[in-house]
Amino acid sequence: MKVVHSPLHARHDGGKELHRGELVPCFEMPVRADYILKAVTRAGFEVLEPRSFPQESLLRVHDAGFVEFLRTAHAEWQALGKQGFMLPSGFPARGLRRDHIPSGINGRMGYYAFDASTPIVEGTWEAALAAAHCALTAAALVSEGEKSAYALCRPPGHHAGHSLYGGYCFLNNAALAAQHLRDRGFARVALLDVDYHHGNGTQDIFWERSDVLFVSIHATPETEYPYFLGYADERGAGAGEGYTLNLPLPRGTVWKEYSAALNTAMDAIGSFSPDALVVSLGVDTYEGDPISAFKLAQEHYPQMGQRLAGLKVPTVFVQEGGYAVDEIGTNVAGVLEGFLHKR
Ligand code: SP5
Ligand code: ZN
Repeated sequence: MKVVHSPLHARHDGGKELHRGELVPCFEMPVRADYILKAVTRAGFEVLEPRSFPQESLLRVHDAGFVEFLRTAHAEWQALGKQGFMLPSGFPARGLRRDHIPSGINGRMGYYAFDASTPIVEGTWEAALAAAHCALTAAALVSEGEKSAYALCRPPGHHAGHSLYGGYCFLNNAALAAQHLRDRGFARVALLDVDYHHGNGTQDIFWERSDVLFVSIHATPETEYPYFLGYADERGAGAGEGYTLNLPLPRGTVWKEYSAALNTAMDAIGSFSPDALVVSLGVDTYEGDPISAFKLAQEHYPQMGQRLAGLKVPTVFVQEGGYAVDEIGTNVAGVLEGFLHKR
């Protein structure tokens, strides 16, 4: 399996996030990608740099004004004489206007963001664009006949919606991969999200579509981030009704229960009979994860990979979360090697 990775990910660094009332260094840090790269290289995977793609590929799933905001936000901030990372401090919640985008940078940042844990730094756009290109390249490889490919994306993407960023995510890498496959003639694409957190951005993007099935196994939003989406009664709307499936699980979930949810997810994907599969691969389901509360052990990741291979469709893996940095490489490589029946 080919791995697509860009060293430009490291440009997204130096920000802080609001965590338990304090600004702390981000859990989503550059060393995550470095450790994954080490593990997949050790496992013998070939690593490629991403190709480049026109801006229009981003606009297949994102709003133009939103993309322009991400591209220029930090430069605008600097032009005002400010330095360092940017975090929003006000949001258009109920009762406030959402039909007008403020011209000032602070208001515009709050308009497009949904949390205060996703800093924008000078290199954020460069890194997010490189991650999007990694996902698009992995999808292109599969559309050209590879059986599978892995996009080592950083920053991650599944919390980023049509015109929304947050949850350490800016551009929705997995959605871009799924859309690329659609545009290359794969009529039905299934997107399975196994990150600990609900992929609210991906659900938002494909909510009204029946050509992309979105299935997510995640921690219940009753107690877990992102709190305001990811409940079981969300099933899609319009043409997309019935093409979103959320399988929320409680904190403390162990492999036995997770595995049962995975069976449910696989059955739904099987009935959809997809031409291709995109996996939003977060490994923050790991028992050692510092911000999550599932109890999957290292040995379960190869089993997850093996199960996914059972669908027997061309598959693009896209990296999402995972914050236990010492084990992140082993867990990711475990899924990929399990998929290839090497473990
Ligand atoms: C891609 C991804 O995994 N994004 C996750 C973003 C989570 N951000 C905030 C999480 C708040 C978690 N609260 C921590 C409780 C620690 N015990
Ligand atoms: Zn996550």
